[in-house]
Amino acid sequence: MSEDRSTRRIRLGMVGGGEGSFIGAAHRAAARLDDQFELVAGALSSTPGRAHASAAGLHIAHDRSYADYAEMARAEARRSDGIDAVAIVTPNHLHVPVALAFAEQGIHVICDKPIATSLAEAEALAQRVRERGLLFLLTHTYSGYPMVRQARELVAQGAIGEVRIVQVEYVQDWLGEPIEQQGHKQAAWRNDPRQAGPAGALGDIGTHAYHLAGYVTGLKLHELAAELSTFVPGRALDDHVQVMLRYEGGARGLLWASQVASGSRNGLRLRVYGSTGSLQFDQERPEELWLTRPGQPSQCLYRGVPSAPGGLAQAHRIPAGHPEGYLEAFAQLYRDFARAWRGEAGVQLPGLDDGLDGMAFVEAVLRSHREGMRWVRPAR
Ligand code: SOE
Repeated sequence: MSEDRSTRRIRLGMVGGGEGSFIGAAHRAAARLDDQFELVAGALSSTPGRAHASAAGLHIAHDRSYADYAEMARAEARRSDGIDAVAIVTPNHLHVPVALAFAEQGIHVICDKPIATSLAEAEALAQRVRERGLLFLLTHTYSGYPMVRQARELVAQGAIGEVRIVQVEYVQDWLGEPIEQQGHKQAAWRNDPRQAGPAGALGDIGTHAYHLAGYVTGLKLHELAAELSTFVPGRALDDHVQVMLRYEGGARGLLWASQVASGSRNGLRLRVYGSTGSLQFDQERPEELWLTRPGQPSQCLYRGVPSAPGGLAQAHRIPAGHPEGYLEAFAQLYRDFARAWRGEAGVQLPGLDDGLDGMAFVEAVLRSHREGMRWVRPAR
């Protein structure tokens, strides 16, 4: 690392995420929150007019608004003030091609999940990124919550004993109607196998649930048995997922993910039961982590309360009682990326291995479903 990276913000580019994109706006807010990044270039849409209009709305200079991501990668690499990292917020089928285009130019990658549409293409990407020695952040947002990190620390410390049972769910209801057939852009690509890949809810939110369970417990999956369902007529991909999990070491788990669970918003919940206690986390109440030991009253651990066990329940930005939420969790991932980019050792990012594990999970679920819910071992 030649330059002194402590003296400036990280120059960020973005591919996808143009006007109307929820996740693009979330990434931009997360990148801005801690003053570590400046958004200076974009290929914000595959439609040139929309790309340039979106860039103008974000005050990106016209000569750094691109209609083509490959040209953006080449042009930015040629600039002395070119981008240091690119955020990829496109539909799934473009994650790998776009990441490869920028990795070839030596540009670090921040990519929305899932990493790819197949394990094979994810493996090819991982090899190239590693060969180039680049940073890769896979934005599994929910591992950015302080109380999720607190839960991970408590399990690692043995605070609930040996983990026996893992219950994880991610339930929404926004796809309860066939809105993809009524022109809803965000729903349309998520239900188009050419853009989403072979997994619908499974890839979109099932991978979040799977990552959260593994991140907190540290458990490795041994095998699974799964069923995919599609409740909305005419829909091309799954909108409901049910998976039985057997972990190495004997722990058992259940994962369900649904985008047709009427009345649900972003119901990501994790319950971990150990031999001497249990932990419960609800993403819609992210300031709290419930710790219960047999025969004792449940304790609610709050973010930012020093008395909470371990150090990770500390306020990351604002004092306890001023709620932090989804955007702060997202921002934590960007801030961790910035720490790694500035050369801090030991920074843990959800990255390539998490992406490969996620794709192995997706393909094992697809296979188990195809083969009548047979127990299937993931490829890794
Ligand atoms: C839609 O299901 C969605 O935006 C997902 O694509 C995100 O990954 C999740 O964090 C919120 O819901």
